[in-house]
Amino acid sequence: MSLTQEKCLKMYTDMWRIRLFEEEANRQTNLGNVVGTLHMYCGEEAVAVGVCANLRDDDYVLGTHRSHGHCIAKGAESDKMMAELFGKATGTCKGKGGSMHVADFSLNMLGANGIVGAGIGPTTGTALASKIRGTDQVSVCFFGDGAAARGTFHEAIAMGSLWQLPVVYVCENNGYQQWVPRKNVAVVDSVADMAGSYSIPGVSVNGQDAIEVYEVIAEAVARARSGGGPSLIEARTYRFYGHSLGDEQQYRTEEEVEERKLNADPINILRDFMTERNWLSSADDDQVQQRAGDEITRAAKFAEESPWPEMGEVGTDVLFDAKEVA
Ligand SMILES: Cc1ncc(C[n+]2csc(CCOP(=O)(O)OP(=O)(O)O)c2C)c(N)n1
Ligand SMILES: [Mg+2]
Repeated sequence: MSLTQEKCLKMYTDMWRIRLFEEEANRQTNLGNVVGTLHMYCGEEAVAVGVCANLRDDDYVLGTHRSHGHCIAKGAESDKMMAELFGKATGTCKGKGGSMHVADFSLNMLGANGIVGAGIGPTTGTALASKIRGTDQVSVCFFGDGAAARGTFHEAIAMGSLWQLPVVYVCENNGYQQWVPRKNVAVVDSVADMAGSYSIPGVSVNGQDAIEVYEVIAEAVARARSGGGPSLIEARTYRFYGHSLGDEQQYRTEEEVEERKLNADPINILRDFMTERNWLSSADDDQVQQRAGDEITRAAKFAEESPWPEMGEVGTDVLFDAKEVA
C-alpha cells in the first residue's frame, strides 16, 4: 500500500487517540475507576499504527499485555475499550476482560493477552486457517522482546515457516522485559537476527518512526498475502512509563527516559515528517488533538455512566460453571 497524506494523517490521528486514551486510563486508575493494573503503551505508538495501517478489516491481529494501542489502531472503539477497563457491561468483552484482555472479534482483533508470548501460537493458527480456507487474509502477532525468549516463539515461527503461512511476526523490542534490561539476559541483540534460524526474512526497524514501520510492514504484508510466507520484524522502541502501575523503575535512570521523550517521541517524528511535506498545518494539528481529546473525554464519560454487568451474566462467555461460584 503506497504512503499517502491521508494514510499519514490517519496514523498521526491514531497515535494521538492512543496517547490520550492511555493518559486518561492512567488518570482513571488513580481515581480508582479502573479494575486491575495497566501496562502503558505510550512511546510505542508508531509500531501499532505503522503495522495496522497496512491491514484490511478482515486481517487478524493478536496482541500482548500492552495492547491498548494495537486495539485502537485495528479499529476498536475507545468508549467500549474504556468501559472494558472499568469492568462495565458495555465493554468490548462485557467487562470481563479488562485492560489485559481487550478483544473485538468483529474487527478480527482476537485479543490482548496476559500471558507473555501466548499470542504467537494462535496467530500461526489463524494464518493456517486462512491458508486452508483459501482466503488471502494476513495474520499479525505483536509480542515483546521478552516473549521472543519463550518456547512458543520458536515453535510457532518454525511451523509458520515450514507451512509458508501468511503471517507477520512483529516483535516490539523496547529493551526491557518487565524490570530486566534485555542486554542482561539476551545473547542475541537483535530479535530480527533470529529469523535466519527459521529461513524467513528478518528486518529490524526504528519503531519510533511510523513511516519506517509502515514501509517495512507493507512489504511483509504483501509477501504474506501473495503466498510468500512469514516475516519477522523487530521494531526497536521505548516505553515512556514503567512496566505497569507501581513500577519504581530502578533499572533505568530518569535521564534516559527524558532523553527518549525528547528525541524519540513517535508523535513528534511523524509530525516533523508531515510538516516538511506540507501535509500537516498547525491548524490541522490542533484539530487532530482537539478531536482526539473530545473523543477520549466522551469515552471516559461513557464508561463512568455505563451499568455494571448483571450477576446473571457471570457465567456467560467464560470457561467455568457459574453454579460453582453461586
Ligand atoms: C508466561 C509468563 N511469564 C511471566 C509473566 C510475567 N510478565 C508479565 S510482562 C513480563 C515481561 C514481558 O516483557 P516483554 O515481552 O519484553 O514485553 P514488554 O512488557 O516489554 O512490552 C513478564 C515477565 C507472564 N505474564 N507470563
Ligand atoms: Mg520488552
